Amino acid sequence: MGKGFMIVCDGSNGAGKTTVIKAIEAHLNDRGLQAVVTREPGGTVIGEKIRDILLCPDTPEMSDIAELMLFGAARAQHVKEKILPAIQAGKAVVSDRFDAATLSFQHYARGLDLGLVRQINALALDGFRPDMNIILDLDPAIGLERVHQRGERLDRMEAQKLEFLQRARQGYLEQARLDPALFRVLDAGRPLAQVVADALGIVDELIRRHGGGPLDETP
Ligand code: T5A
Repeated sequence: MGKGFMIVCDGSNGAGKTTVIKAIEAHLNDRGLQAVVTREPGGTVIGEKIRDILLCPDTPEMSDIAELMLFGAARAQHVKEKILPAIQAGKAVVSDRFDAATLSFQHYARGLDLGLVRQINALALDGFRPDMNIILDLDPAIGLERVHQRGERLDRMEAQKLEFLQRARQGYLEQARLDPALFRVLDAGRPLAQVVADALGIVDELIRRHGGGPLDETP
């Protein structure tokens, strides 16, 4: 059994990550790969409890450092308990958000020191890196409108000022510019079918790179 790999779907709020991840999961299964779909914050019992604390809209008083450390704590548990064992077992992990989100939201948007945010990420990752970040890029105003249409109350992060979410968006674009091998940016303002088709193309590329699944047999 080969070593597994990890794809992260990340980006602007309401950009369509959940929807695209469902299509990626089905595609991986069609290719004969076992997919483990997970999310951040969350993905484990402990991580989901931390998610509730982080996203609760009734506690706007949370300090920036408490927020950073809680995202880090959820990730540390996620990597150790779920991601590394799945990768060791040859599975394809697909995560709704991961470490790039902490850089975008806690550094670029919140303004926390870059070195500090990197340090918390490094502690949580313990040397691990995902194989690919698919960034769904969308004006957050449009993303929030999509969330409104679902009739849901905004969570603590979505309730931040629009400028905050705009800075987070720019943070993803900047990370992608600095590391084009690890990031692909998709325009999520297009019809969903086009976004999904592009995302699946990136997944196929990754499968080939990892020499896994029936795609091995294609010339
Ligand atoms: N966060 C997270 C940090 O600050 N630091 C961190 O380290 C981490 C890990 C997590 C929040 O925490 C922050 C970032 C976030 O603010 P979340 O649940 O991951 O919360 O984030 P959201 O982006 O708010 O999640 P959503 O579920 O609201 O958005 P999705 O998953 O991107 O969007 P989705 O698929 O649910 O789609 C939204 C709606 O749009 C429609 C869908 O049908 C759906 O109704 N849609 C489209 N409509 C038109 N055209 C398209 N192309 C469409 N794609 C989807």
